Amino acid sequence: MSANQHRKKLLSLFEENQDGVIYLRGAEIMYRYGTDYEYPFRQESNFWYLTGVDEPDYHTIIDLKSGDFHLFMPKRDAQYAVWHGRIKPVNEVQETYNPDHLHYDHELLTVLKELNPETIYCLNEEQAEFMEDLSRNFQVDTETLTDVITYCRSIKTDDELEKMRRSAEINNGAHLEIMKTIKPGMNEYETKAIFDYFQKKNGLLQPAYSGIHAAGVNSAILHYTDNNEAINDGDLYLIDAGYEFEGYASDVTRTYPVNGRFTGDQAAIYQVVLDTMNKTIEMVKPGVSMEELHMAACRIILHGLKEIGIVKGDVDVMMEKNIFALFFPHGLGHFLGLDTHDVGGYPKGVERIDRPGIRFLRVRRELQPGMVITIEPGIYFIPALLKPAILNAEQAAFLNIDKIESLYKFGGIRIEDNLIITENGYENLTDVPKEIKDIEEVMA
Ligand SMILES: [Mn+2]
Repeated sequence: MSANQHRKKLLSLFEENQDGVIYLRGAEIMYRYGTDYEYPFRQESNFWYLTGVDEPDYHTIIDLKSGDFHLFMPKRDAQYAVWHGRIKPVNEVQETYNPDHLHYDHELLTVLKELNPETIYCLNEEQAEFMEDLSRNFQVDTETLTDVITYCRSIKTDDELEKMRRSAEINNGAHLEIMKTIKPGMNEYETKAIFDYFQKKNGLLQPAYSGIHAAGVNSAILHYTDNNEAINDGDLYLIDAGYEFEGYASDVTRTYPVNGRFTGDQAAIYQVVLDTMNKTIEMVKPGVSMEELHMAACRIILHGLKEIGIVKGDVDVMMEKNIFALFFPHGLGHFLGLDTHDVGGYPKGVERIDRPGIRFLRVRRELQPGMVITIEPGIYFIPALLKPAILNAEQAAFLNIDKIESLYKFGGIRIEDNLIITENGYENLTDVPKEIKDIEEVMA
């Protein structure tokens, strides 16, 4: 049902009776480097969004003039049934996806010739080349469609929000499960296995991204994915992982002590991240821009780090000198949807901000109802960032060097929730303990 709504939304953004068609090619099965090893199938997000089809080797044409939805299914031979199982009959495909016209894929050129559009709108060069190989007689446009679909996908429909709530619900459970079962002496791959098992047991089969299961110093590696080291007593454990429900991602991070009790330093630094989190979430509402939230978070982090004796000096001056980026080097959050780093963060013409930290912010837009975002502040002790800063007199003046050097093996702390922007503010989808006392209680 929802794919039908998505097509309507897309069509409404094109001129009425426009002489053109939209063409999209769905995902194919992918293999590991020319071997028979098959990767789990994941439909291309735009194709899934517009067709609802979650199986390989389909194509679609949406006729802008009539609004008709043409679906092209693969013509499988008997050998396919031997190796891959039952071949879906035509009537079943028709009933499942309800296209206005159902064809086999080898009929693509015939149908295109019949429709004879002035322009074919394609997502990218690769799909445009496929069209051009089919026939040189069509004019292909690769600019418009990406912008239009991206615009549609960045504001979720009610059906999409329902899926995101369902996704969040199961993911919340998986995170709570780890918090309850982690123990010193486990390996990172064991907590990962528990997390994966919980998701799969609940019907979520597809990870939304390569999860981070990081103990000790690994928690300061922003995209750590080895997930294969020992989890030791006294370590922090940072888990940034999520699975998708019918394509819709959850992306949650929690950090807590492996043994269930925060040390003095762990509690102090954690509380700064948590305060940053809670205060920026309070600011979330329509009309606020992600970069405002990001810069507010940087300021709160500096105030907090100053209070606990890690940095020193005037916060305004430290803001000017980008001292926050030494501890918080990534963006505060991003869009979430069919992709974990969902589309639409940078509309055409909007450039990244060339400034430490915020350079990596994935969204530069004002928030609107129906958007879904993450809020994920962090504080990390990354020697690769801190050592050069200590040698740079201009930055070193703001750093309590002895304290910072004593924290080189501390790791990092990130907390991440998923929020729907509503008319008046937000709905927080993430419900996993994050206050210190709540975490310690769950882990006791
Ligand atoms: Mn994230």
